[in-house]
Amino acid sequence: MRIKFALGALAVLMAAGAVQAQDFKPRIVRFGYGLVEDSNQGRAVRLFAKEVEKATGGKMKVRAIGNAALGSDTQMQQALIGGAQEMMVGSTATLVGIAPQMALWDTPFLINNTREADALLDGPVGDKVRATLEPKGLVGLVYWENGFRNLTNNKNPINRLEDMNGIKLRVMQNNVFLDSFKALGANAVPLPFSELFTALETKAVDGQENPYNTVVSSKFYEVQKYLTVTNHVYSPWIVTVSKKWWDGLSKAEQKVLMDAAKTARDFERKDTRDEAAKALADLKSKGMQVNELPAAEATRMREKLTQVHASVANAVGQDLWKQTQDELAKIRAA
Ligand code: TF8
Repeated sequence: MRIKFALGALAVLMAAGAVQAQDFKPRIVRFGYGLVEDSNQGRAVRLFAKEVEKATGGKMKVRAIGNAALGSDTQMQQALIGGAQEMMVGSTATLVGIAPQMALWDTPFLINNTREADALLDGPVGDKVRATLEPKGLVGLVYWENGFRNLTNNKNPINRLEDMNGIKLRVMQNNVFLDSFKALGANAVPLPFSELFTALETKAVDGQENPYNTVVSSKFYEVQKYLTVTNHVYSPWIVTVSKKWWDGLSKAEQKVLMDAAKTARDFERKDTRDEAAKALADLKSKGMQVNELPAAEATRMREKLTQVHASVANAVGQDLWKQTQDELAKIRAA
C-alpha cells in the first residue's frame, strides 16, 4: 500500500518536473500586428505576451510589435510562411489569396450579432476554415474580433444608395470586398491597411470601411468627416503562427500558445465590444457627422450586397457554404 502510494506520488512529481525542465526552451516570439499599440488589437497582444511568459516561467518571451512595423498583413503572412517571423494577428480578408475559404468571413450580412459570430467562428465551421491554413505553412490558433464594419468618407453623407456613386473607397485586398463595393457603385481601391491613413490624409482615397474601434484607434476621425452606420459585414481577426516554427515546438509549448491565444481572445472580444459601445459618442464629440441609413435605403444596400453571396459560395465551395447556412440556422434557433 505504502510503496504503491509512494511510487504514484513519485510519478506525479516526475511528470510535473518533466513539463518544467525540458518542455520549455528559451525562445523569442516576434508577434506582429497592424494597428497602433493603443488599440483593441494591441491590448490583446500584450495580454497574450504576459500569459505566455507566465506559463513558461519566463522562458518564452513575446515581443509584441505593432503599427505594421514588421510589415503589412500580407507581408507578415509571407514572413511566417518562410519562418522569418513567429506569430501575428491580422485580418482574415488578407488571407484569401492563400486560403480561398477565408472568403467566407467577407460575406456581407452573413453574421447578424456577436452571439452568432462567436458560435460560428468557435464552432465546426470556424475550425474547418482555420484548418485550410496548415497546408499553406500557417497555423491558425483562434479568431479574435475585428468587428462590424461601417463606412466613413469625406465627400458626402451617405443617405441613399446613390450617394455611394464615385466615392473612391479603400477596401481590403480581396475580391469579395472589391465586388461588394463595386456593386454599391463606389470606386473601390484595394490598399494595405498600413497605407490607409496617409491615403485618406492626402485624399488619394475619399473613404474607407472599418469597425468603430479602428476609426477611433487609428484616428481616422482626423481625416474623415462622415460616418454612416451600415454594419455591412462582421470581420474577424485570426491569430496565426509560422508552421515551420510551430512544428519545432514541444506539445507543452504549443499548448501554452493555444491557451494564451484563447485567454486573450475572451479578453479582446469583451474589450472590443465595450469600446465599440462607447465609440460612436466619442466620434461625434470629435466632430464626425454620424448618420444611420434610412431603413428603405439599408434594404436596397443589403439587396445589392447579397448579390455577391453566390460568388462567395463558389469561391469557398458549395459544401462549406451549405454547412455555414445550416450551422447559422442552428445557432439562431438555439
Ligand atoms: C483592414 C482591417 C485591419 C486589419 C489589421 C491591420 O481594414 O480591418 O483592421 O487588417 O490587422 O485592413
